[in-house]
Formats: sequence, structure tokens, C-alpha cells
Amino acid sequence: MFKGGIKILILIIMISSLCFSFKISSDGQYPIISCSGDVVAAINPGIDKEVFFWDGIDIIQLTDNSRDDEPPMINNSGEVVWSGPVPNFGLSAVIYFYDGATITQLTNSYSSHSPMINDIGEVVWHAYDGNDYEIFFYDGTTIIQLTNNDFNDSSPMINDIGEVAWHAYDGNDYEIFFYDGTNIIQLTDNETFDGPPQINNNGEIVWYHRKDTITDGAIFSFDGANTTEIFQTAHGDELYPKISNSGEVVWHAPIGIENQIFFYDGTTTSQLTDNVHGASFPQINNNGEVVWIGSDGNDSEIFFYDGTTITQLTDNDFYDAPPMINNSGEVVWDAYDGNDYEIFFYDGTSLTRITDNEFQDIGPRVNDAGEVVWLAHDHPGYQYNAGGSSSGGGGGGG
Ligand SMILES: [Ca+2]
Ligand SMILES: [Ca+2]
Ligand SMILES: [Ca+2]
Ligand SMILES: [Ca+2]
Repeated sequence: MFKGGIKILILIIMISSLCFSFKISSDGQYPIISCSGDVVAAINPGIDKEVFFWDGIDIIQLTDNSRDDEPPMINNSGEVVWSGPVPNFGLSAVIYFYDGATITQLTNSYSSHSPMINDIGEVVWHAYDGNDYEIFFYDGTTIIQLTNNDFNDSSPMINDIGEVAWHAYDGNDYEIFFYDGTNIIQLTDNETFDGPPQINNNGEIVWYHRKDTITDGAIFSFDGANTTEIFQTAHGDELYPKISNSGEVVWHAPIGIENQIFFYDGTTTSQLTDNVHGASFPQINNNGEVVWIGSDGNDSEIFFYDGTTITQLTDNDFYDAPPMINNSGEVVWDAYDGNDYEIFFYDGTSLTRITDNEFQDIGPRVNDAGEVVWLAHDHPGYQYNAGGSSSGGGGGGG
């Protein structure tokens, strides 16, 4: 069922050189108001992608503009980051930061994408420097450019002590890089693809490595000193390894023609699933709980492993997309409901449908407080729920 009302947050962009805000008029127009109060432009509500936030009760729409925002990330303080357009400024993508009350534009660097935020509010992303993509780091006060080279650095991930891992194309293939807070260390130097790395709070890093150009893949881990191959397979597809703070790693890999879920406990690897229809895209939390999608022969369903037992969370006739899990064992995912995509939430006991509307809701992320962010297409005919307001701002609360 639909939970709570929807509130529109007035978007306040605070940067030194630009100052815009949105106000929503009764006719559904969305004029941009300049600092002096002049109407700069009117934007018709469209069907582009916007950022939404669920605090457990209410849905809050964080953005309202005429071009696509990109998937948001949330930390355990409820701070949210994403890449989005600059209002009325042509094609561009900058990083936005929502602190629970106010949205701030972090950077004037355009073509900024893939932000990740840690639990102390530090943010990393990649942005174009006029020549190629570089890695940027926001420490809560200032922005530091971590890389400055002639090749594309991308997909950074940050842990809670400010260490960063990413991969970069060196002109031949992708290699893995690690920033330890002081220095950048190149972890690989080979002739084949190394995938986007994952880093935990102990600075342990895992990534997928293609062993040759067509077949044979592997998963490598770096423990701060040594690099170890922990798995290999005679297939060339990305295995998407994920690591917990305990150093446990999960991934999918083909057994026969179907993918199955694998679990590495730090010493040995075990195969978690034996689903004849396949299982893929696992995520693990810091308690060793794992979620993934598995097929029931008809469509995909959500599965949950608590360390002992596998439970099937859904049983429907629609596609359920790969889930995310927090450290409370709560799970979110998007699923097709026969009409469009909606956001679903499992609290460990029961299932809640967060959205119920006529547009696409996709890509949810959940923090340890059970707060959820996602991306949704807005809709010209969309009616905000009673209790919503065209004014207000200021509140992540309900
Ligand atoms: Ca670069
Ligand atoms: Ca490589
Ligand atoms: Ca299903
Ligand atoms: Ca929907």
C-alpha cells in the first residue's frame, strides 16, 4: 500500500555565483526564481527522472527540473548525493548534496557523475577536466582533485575512513587504483579488464579481473599489502563482487549455463545457491546477510540468506530487480507491477510497497535507518497526495 503523503521540498541551490529556487504554482508550472525574485524560466513538469526520498513514513521529492537526475546515494546520517542538471544552463551534470534539510550544489565542474558518500559526509565522484575524467574528493569543506592524468578515471568508491578505490583506463585496458588518504597506489598493471573495485572499512578491496580478452575471469582481493586471487572461472562475464566490513565477499558466476551465488568467508569459498533457473547480483551486509535475485522459471524473485537459511521474499508473476540490503537486514528493490516499476521494502518481517503510481520508480538505496532514496520519472498528470504542499521546504522529517 501507499505509505504517507508526498511533500515537495523547495529546492534551494546555494552556490556563490548562481542562485535559483523553484516554486510550484497552482497551474503546475515550475518557474525558476532568481536571487532578485525575477522569474528566469518556466519549466513544464516533464517525464524526466527526479530524486525521491522516503523517511519511513513520507515520500519527499528532492528535485524538480526538466532534465534527468542520476541515481542517488544515501549514508547512515540520511545525507544524499547525486548528479543532476544545472537549472536553465544547457547540458551539464553537477553534484548535489542533501543534508536532510537543504540541497547544496557541491561543484561547478560539469560532467560530474557517480557520486558516493560515506558515513562522515565525505563524497567522491568522477568529473571531466576538459581533457578526460578525474576523481574528485569532498571532505565536508573543500574539494580535492585526487587524480590529474591523461586517461579516464571512473567509478570511485569511498569507505568510512576516507580511503577511495576506483578504476581507470590506461589507454589499453582498465587498472585498479587506491587512495589511502595520502598516496595513490596502482594495484594492477596488466593487459586485460579490471572492473570497478569495492572497498570496505578496513581498506580491503575486491574487483573482477578478466584473465584474457574473451574467456576466463577471476576475483582478486587486496588486503592492504598483498593481492590475492580468490576465485576463477572459465567465463568472461563480470562477476560483480561485493565485500562486507568483515571481509566476506559475494558474487555470481556461471555453473553450467546459469549463474549461481558464491560466498567467500575470508578463507574458503562456498556456493550458496543451486537454482536450476539461475541466481545473480548478490549484495552482502556487515552481518553476513546476503540478498540476490533468482529466477523461479517464470520471472525473478528476491532471495535472502541470513547466514544459515535461504528465504524467498517475493512470489509474484513480475520482474523483481536486484535488491540492496542494509546492516539491519532491511531490503529494498524495484519491481515491475504489470504497469510500471515501484519501490518495495522488506523490514525483516513484512513487505511494504513504498510507491504506487503510474511512472517508473527505479534504483533504490537504503541506509541503516531504513531511509530509502531512488530515481523516478515524474509525470505531467501526477497529483501530489493530500498533505503535500507547494511550500514548506526544510524538512527531511514528516
Ligand atoms: Ca584522468
Ligand atoms: Ca587491467
Ligand atoms: Ca517476481
Ligand atoms: Ca511506479
